[in-house]
Amino acid sequence: MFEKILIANRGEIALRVQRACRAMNIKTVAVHSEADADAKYVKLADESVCIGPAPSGLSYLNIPAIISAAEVTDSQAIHPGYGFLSENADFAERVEKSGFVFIGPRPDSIRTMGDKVSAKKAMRQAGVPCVPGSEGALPESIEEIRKIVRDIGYPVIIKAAGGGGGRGMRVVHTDAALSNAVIMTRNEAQAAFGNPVVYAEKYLENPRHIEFQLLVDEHGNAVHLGERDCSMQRRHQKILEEAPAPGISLETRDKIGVRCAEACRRINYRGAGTFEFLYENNEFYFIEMNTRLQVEHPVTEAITGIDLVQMQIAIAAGEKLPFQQKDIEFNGHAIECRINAEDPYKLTPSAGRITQYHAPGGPGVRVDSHVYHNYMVPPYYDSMIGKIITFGDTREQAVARMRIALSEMVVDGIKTNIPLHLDLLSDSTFLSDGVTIHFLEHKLALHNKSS
Ligand code: MV4
Repeated sequence: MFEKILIANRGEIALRVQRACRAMNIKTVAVHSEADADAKYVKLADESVCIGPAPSGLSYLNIPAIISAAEVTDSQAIHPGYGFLSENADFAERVEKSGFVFIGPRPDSIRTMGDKVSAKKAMRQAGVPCVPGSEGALPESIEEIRKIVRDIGYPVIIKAAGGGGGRGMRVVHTDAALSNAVIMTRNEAQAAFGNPVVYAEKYLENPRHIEFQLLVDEHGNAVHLGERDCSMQRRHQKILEEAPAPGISLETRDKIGVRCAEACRRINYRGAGTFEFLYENNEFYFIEMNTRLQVEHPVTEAITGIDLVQMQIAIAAGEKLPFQQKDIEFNGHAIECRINAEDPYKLTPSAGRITQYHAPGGPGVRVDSHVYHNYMVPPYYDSMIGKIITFGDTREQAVARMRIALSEMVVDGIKTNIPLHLDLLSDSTFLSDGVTIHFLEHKLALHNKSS
């Protein structure tokens, strides 16, 4: 096992990875920007290195500075967390070429999944159900594109191969709008990702977003840890996630999960990974694979009892998974609320000093946060200041515990989205069933119109 790991991230996830390291008796190195010099995870780490000024381009995305920090501290492995460099294949490659272990998938897996056309091709070949659409990239000729799109049937969505996470896509409803949409999406894709390749899919009008968690070791063992419902989002920012997804049977979960595990074996995947699906009319359609640990991983930990970060580290050290699929049990229900420093309804960021902070607690309540009384929320980074995760025997109990937890929580001096969460937790549509990806946008529009 590793003796020392460098954590190339900040905030709550830096603390989360540290906690896994401490549980495994591994020393930790924190890297931080000048803006994060006083951060809790910097003080709690065994060592720390300042890697640059506040803007993340100069610090948390500064590959040479991070590699140097690993060298001077004699670290053996690097955990990238989520965001920042976590899905950067060139970074993973540089880490390994410099003699360190990248705690994540092989660089070529990251690259394949980063290209959404090659990701979909790999998954279709592996028997994972995909959204109907073009066989790979759209051709040059608009006549040929029109034929392909008419076969799919309107509405279609044109997506950039280099995009993902909601960047670079356009919905098209008619032949008349097609040519323009393809040209615009191509141009934007070239500018944003340096790759003009686009593809087409049937546009699903009102799906849910359900994703599957996978763990794969270097010895060909792959297990799925069930699904999460992440439909509660706005502008591709999730705010509340839960596991299991309401209304998905154990049989359906296992059927899709086993396909994902089989696909991982076929592409020689390694580490933790997430298969994103759209779910509509009782069918699953693969859209993308994420090759990182996700923000919402704690809900899966809660219902399976498996520590995903410790597993990532053990896999990176070459260990075998300590369980098989038949050993995985799903128990109870978990919900995560992301606490953001922002206006609860306008969703504009709200940086500044936290003048009072009280975290909730009690049975079935987990708090993953790096903030504390008098902490200064810097304006440079993501607005998420922590996550509350509640667990219960049933969805109702997890919801009830979340309501109590959020009502106990005090974060003064800045605005947070706690009032929005409390509102969602008493919404009859949310309470009765899973919501679709458009639910929150509609709810916010209604709220902002009436106030
Ligand atoms: C779609 C779709 C409807 N039909 N693909 C957005 C993020 C990216 N991961 C894929 N996205 C979508 N792809 C087809 N064929 C609707 C979305 C989408 C969405 C997906 C998941 C979560 C939130 C979303 C919000 C708007 C659109």
